[in-house]
Amino acid sequence: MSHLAQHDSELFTILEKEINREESTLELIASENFTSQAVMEMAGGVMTNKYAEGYPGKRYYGGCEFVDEAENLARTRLGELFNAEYTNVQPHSGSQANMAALMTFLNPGDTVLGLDLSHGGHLTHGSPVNFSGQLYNFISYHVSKETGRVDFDEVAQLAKEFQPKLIICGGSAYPRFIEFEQFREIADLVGAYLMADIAHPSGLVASGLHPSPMPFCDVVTSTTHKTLRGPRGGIIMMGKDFENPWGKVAPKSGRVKKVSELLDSMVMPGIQGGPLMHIIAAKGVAFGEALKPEFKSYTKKIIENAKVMADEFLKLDYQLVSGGTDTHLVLVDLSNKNITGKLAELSLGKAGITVNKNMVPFDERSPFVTSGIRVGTPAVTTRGMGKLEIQQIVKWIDQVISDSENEENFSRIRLDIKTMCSSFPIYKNI
Ligand code: DSN
Repeated sequence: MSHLAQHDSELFTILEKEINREESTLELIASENFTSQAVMEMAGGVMTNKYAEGYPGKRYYGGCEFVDEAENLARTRLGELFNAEYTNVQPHSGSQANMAALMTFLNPGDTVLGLDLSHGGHLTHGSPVNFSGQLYNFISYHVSKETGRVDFDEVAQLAKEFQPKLIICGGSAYPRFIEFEQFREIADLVGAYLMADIAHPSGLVASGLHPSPMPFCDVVTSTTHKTLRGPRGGIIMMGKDFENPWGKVAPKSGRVKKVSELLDSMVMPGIQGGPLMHIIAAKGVAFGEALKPEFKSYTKKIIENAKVMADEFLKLDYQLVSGGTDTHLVLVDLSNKNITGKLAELSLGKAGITVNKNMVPFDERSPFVTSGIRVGTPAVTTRGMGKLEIQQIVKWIDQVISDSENEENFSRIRLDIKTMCSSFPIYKNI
């Protein structure tokens, strides 16, 4: 019997229910994945006990020799994975990685361009309800109505008009490759810094299946738990470190020479305290996995599955933002299907298919209702599903959406899904 079961039956029961939910339903949330058991072992291990404020070799606490080894190895592996000269593995999340990068490169009130949240951007790219929109003067760019891809004429025009200090590219619901090179050209026109948030496609970037931001961007942030398949967390990288051009001082150590030093000190002590050493070590395990050839085969399958999914939706007369996908996600516009994103999410959930409602570009509905759903293939690919299963999944989605009040149908599909899932177990011995 497990320690948790003996010690706390209430939470053990809740954990069992979550394990059962993950094993017996289809996870199509594009930002979720299932880590390996090795990653979970490290994330659930004794390093959770250690305080280690500071950086390897320069901590505020004793007893850090082994967590130092873990953090150094995670940094080295991450640098190798993305060809980055500078890496920081301490951000607790993608939002904190973005906060540290923005606070390093900008002063409050500075002008920034970011992709509108409802066009596929992210909260930390200037949403008025987020610190980013409150601290900085964010101007949103958009995707084009015709193509669903970033409207570079608009980006160039906004850059010339507003002279931003920084441009952010990337987002959380953009199904196409992020166009780093085109953004760089515009950033250079106006002397802006370029930041990429590759949280969504980072696993594809690591495998070389998505272009790399490193040659084009001054700073790159990501999470570690989406296509990268690690534990929940954030990272910051620079392809090349460079001289501190702003005369900025680090929060603790004073005047510094390099932007890397500013980034390090902005993460800690600037915005975070004690690092989560168990998670940093687990990130190291995940980076080690991503460096293996099997990871490239896995990410290739994620994209193949997403393309099959897009094709199946198109055959059933669904509208897809940008007409398809280059990546792991498909953004389905339900406007012609007489159902909101909210109801689709709810009904699909009842049938055992987990998705999230999502605004589509030019959506007239609120973020709580929306006209779309975002679906992704990382998690189902991790459990070994391929073309046949994806084709069946789209059929089920269509049956639910076409008859969104038929509870009997949901129950039947839920059982069929449970049967299919039992042939693709996620974890053994859990
Ligand atoms: N919430 C994440 C996503 O689902 O894409 C982004 O932070």
